[in-house]
Amino acid sequence: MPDPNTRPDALQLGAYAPADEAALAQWVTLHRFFEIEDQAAWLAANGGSIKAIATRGDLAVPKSLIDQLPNLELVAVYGVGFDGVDLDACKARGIRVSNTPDVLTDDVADVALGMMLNHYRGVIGADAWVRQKHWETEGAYPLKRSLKSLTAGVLGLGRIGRAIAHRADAFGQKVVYSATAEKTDAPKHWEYVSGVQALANQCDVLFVSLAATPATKHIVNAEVMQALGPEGMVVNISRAQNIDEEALLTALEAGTLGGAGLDVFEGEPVINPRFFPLNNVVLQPHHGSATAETRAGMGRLVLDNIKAHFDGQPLLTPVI
Ligand code: 8YV
Repeated sequence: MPDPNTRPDALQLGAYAPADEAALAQWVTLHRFFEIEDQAAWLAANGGSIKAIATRGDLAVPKSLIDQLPNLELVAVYGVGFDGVDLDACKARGIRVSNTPDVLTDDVADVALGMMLNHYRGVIGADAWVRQKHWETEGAYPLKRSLKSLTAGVLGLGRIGRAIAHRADAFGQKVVYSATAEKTDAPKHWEYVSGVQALANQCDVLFVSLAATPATKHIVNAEVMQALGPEGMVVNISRAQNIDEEALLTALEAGTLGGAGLDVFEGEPVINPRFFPLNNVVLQPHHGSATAETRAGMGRLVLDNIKAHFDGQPLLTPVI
């Protein structure tokens, strides 16, 4: 463990699970930037001492911040998504970037399937049916849909997309997917479809598991939702920007799209209040990876990447 006087200074952009933060604090001097009131003054006085940024997948690391850290060497992301990090600005300065892939894959996929299961079997609605005594007074809950009758469409067959597809497969669903190209190592009975519109034409549940890039902004648009139709559903465990949220709200309100399961929102955690009265959408607080086991794995990877970097070793899970 490094001497407290010589360990590197790290700028922490958001809270981590307490145990992860405590472990990290033994190896770097953590500055909780998100709690500093006058951040501009703090950066002007201390920016030169910062060697690493410890951030999260849901937070931004813009060029404007990187520019104020002349000795920055590493950006360690507590999350698999690194769309918040200005990679061009990092590349230009030789700053390295790490993320936390694999450890969170299964948990994120589980939340995606949980939202689908809820929508088509009415878990939340059926619970209310019992509590509000409609069962007693009105009888049986309305019939729902058999999961195995539905086709799962997976948009983006990366690690998380594959884990979703395997789960859908295990539920007896037909699996179709779209990606930049057909995946030769995917199970042969998963059907490749070129393009999101064609995928939506062929599936009932569209799982969005794409890394967010400028090219994927609003890739799930009004036409895609129209193709999914009143019995269809969109599940998003990736990034809000992959869906046209205004179009989604309009389709859900009109019932032209049957439902949605969302773990991510524009402007989260402050979300569009139009979502609240809708009972055809299940809302989750960006917690796909939020289990004790996975967050511990993510914390360990952030720490191991930071240790590797300052020991002069290659990063364990490099982005660049
Ligand atoms: C986390 C994420 O919620 O992995 C990602 O990209 O967005 C999530 O796993 C986040 O990074 C932790 O706050």
